[in-house]
Amino acid sequence: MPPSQDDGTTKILKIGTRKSPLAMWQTEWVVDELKKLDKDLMIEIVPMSTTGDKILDKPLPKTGEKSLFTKELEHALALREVHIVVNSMKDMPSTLPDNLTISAVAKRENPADAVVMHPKHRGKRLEDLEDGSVIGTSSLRRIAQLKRKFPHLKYKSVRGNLNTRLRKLDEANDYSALILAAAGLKRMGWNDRISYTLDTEVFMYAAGQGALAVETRADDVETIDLVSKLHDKHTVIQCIAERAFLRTLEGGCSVPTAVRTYIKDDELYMKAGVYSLDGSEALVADMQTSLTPNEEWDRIMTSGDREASCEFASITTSYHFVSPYLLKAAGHLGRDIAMLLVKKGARRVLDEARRQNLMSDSI
Ligand code: DPM
Repeated sequence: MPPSQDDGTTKILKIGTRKSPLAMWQTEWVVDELKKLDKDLMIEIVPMSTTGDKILDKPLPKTGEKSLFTKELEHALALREVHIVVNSMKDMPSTLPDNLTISAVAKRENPADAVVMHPKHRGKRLEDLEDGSVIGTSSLRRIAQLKRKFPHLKYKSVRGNLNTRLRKLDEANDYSALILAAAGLKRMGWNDRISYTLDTEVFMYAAGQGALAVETRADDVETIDLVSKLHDKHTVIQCIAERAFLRTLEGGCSVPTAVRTYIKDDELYMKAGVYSLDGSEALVADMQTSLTPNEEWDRIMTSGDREASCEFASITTSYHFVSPYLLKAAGHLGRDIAMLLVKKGARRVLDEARRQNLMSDSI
């Protein structure tokens, strides 16, 4: 039965989304999953344009705005024009506006970055490209890490949604290859454009890459109860650690930071790095934490609340799904690895990167 509102009319769940094909795909995926849970649920998709979609003439890290892809959507959410907003997790700022929270983190796709070669370089790898070949990406994180391994290549910004970027690669002779998230290509059905994926141990990914975030108002218990069923346990724990890392460093897309997390035998492993823009400096650290229940878990579990939020990550889960102990352990891991990097000099590296990024005309 569709839920009824107080006035007896049928409630329609409204979902805000960007209009790009990838964003629409992700939203439709969420709709399908919600319909699997309740086939009578009435859902309306509300497509919107965001600042990030409108600014196409400059690399995003230079626009100086943190929530480029989310601001307009979050505004609609806060104004109660929509109940839910769907975004790529990695486009979510590490700090959300008051009263908004991420209440579902869906199963992560392959988080790796992919190399998409120009068709004329089919079969080659980045090391095979001749000196001065141009790689298309506007990500400071990708550029910094790639420059360390491939100093012979040049890096140039490429903007627009995935379709536009691939067309720019194929039709112009500006770029020898693009670097794109494997997850976006896979979702769009363009797996065959992936020449190969970069080893995530060497080329770490952005916090939240490959995961989907469903954002709601923090006080909208009814919607939270509904969408939190889409949580993937491992993904949410990993994303909490990754976002806590980002939040502690106050990183956004204007500074190069990268992560890698995985869960094995009830341990959460995390590697994280911060880089200078030219990649000459890299501060990297490894840490792990146990996800095995202990006495502290029992103590937190008896507090009687229904939902748990991780303040470091702005992610909410129901107690039945992910224990607050796990939220805490993951949040602390991300925070601690960031603090360790700060001890090693991360603030200086990132402040310098931020300053250079604002000053330079090109990256
Ligand atoms: C953010 C970055 C990029 C996007 C920066 C980064 C890539 C920008 C570029 C925060 N958001 O990764 O270091 O290369 O010019 C974005 C993509 C996806 C979500 C596309 C991509 C799809 C994959 C996913 C853009 N946001 O990274 O190729 O859901 O993780």
